[in-house]
Amino acid sequence: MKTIKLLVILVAITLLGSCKNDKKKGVDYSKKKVETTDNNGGIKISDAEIKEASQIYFANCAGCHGSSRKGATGPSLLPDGDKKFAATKALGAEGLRAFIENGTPAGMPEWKGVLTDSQIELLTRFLQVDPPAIPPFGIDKIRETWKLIVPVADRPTKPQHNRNINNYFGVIMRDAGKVAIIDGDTKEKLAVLKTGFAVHILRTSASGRYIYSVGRDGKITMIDTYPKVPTIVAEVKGGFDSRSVEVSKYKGYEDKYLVFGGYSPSHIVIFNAQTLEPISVTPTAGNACDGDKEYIEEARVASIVASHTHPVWICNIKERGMVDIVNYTNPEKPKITEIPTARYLHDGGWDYTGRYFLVAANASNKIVVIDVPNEKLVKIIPTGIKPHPGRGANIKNSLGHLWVTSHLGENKLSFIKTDPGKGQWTVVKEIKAPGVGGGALFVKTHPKSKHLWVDRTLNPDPKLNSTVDVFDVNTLKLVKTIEEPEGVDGRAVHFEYNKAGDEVWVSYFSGKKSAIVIYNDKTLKVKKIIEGDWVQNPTGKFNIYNTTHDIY
Ligand code: DHE
Repeated sequence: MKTIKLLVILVAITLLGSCKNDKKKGVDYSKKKVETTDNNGGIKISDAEIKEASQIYFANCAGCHGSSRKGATGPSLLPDGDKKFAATKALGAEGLRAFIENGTPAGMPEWKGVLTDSQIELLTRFLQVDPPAIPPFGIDKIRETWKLIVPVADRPTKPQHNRNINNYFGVIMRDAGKVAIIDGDTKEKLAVLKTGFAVHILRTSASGRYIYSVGRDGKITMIDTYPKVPTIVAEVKGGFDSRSVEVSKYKGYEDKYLVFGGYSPSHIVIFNAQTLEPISVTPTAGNACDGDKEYIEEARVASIVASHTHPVWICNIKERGMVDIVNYTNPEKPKITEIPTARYLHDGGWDYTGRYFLVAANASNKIVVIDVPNEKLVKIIPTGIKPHPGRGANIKNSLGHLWVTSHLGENKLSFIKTDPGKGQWTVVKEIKAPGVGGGALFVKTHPKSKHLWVDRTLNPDPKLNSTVDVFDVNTLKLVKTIEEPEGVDGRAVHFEYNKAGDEVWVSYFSGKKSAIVIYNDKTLKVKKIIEGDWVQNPTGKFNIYNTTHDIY
């Protein structure tokens, strides 16, 4: 029996694989007969189990496969499949288990050892039944979650210490659902604060005083750095699932408003940035960018940036491929200019002038360029398989000013020329990092640095995913591949410079020994290793000065 099942799994996986290959040939899967190999007739799953499985799915899978499992960076996971991807019922429990436990070379991490065996078993049943409907979560529900812990009038009017707040770092301890605040000058841990499940990113206020965190559970936490011990002053939930927030940075509106991007529900919420009181909710559902008038309900808000020169946020609507320019001068009813670009917008950042915004449409293998002041699409640039830049990196050399992206799906760094003249908005250089395969998530540099740092976080080879590559920004040659330091064991992920631009902080996570390692950016030697039982799966690190001023 076992061998037959295994055979079935292999067939299903090849089918999925061949689906993907066929996909390249444009085969229409709606005509493809997929034998149902449902290996246990009807699927038995209770309501309580559906609720539990939804939690696991939201926290770990929704980001790539969509809140209602219609797919995004990763394939759809629907019982009867859809025109692009095979049916989960056809894969059956064992086929699904194989994917969940082992991941895929296309960038899905393995979950064996991360999820328990019973959680994986539950998921294999949950994925074979229709996804539960996502309950509404409008402004009244959001208001119910709002907690103003320290009213503005009760907060200190100046710092209660003489530390250098501008060189504070917020560091995400993802699985612990906490954020650590570290003094970047002295490297002291000042606080480790509970901020919500699977915290994802931090952003800072225009004043540099407050740090805002957003978790995958949709919770926003506001941290005040003026007290001796950084303190949570407000919190609120903007939805069930989120990846990004940003404050208003334009002159006269500094720190008046905060925007929340909803993965689920798909909506934009504007808050009072001083108290986190909700002001308005704007759904983001709508037609797709590529004109076939497909109406997309689940239109998740991916990356968000704030303009320093105009009263707008740039909100990227993933599945629709729409870049929404949100004008916050009337926060109750924000004016939104929708710019059709390419589907599956993900992460991105500013060019060196702060006028152009470049964002990865990662499942479309493209980088989209937006002229923010004129609210228009400049160009869509094919770069490689699944570009994943984070906020990207701006370097200058003999080729001009270049914005860099790494790629999840292949070993490639693409350098896009951003200054006017021949070659503007084209890839003028491509280089590879050592070793085989992609898996890079982030790049980073600093205006005062001669180095470009690149990780390989999701590369399946532990030798590669635990190293970082450092390139010379002038020659674009590899300067050094840095192995993880002795006594540290994890995947290297995400970089952040200190304010002076002479230190690089790197997280090593999801291994046996998490740590934050601080490198001297000139010598590339280890300056300090921050470790301890409070360093639990560190991921993103955000220096207050660099985050406030969009320095990367
Ligand atoms: Fe992230 C940025 C979405 C997985 C760590 N991540 C982003 C942004 C988005 C996003 C839309 C851009 C925010 C912005 O700039 O406004 N991330 C997603 C996902 O949907 C995805 C693929 C799967 C998921 O379920 O969440 C995902 N992200 C991860 C991880 O696995 C990482 C490595 C660790 C973790 O948190 O689980 C991770 N993402 C980060 C970090 C940033 C980020 C550190 C901020 C980068 C920056 O420097 O701005």
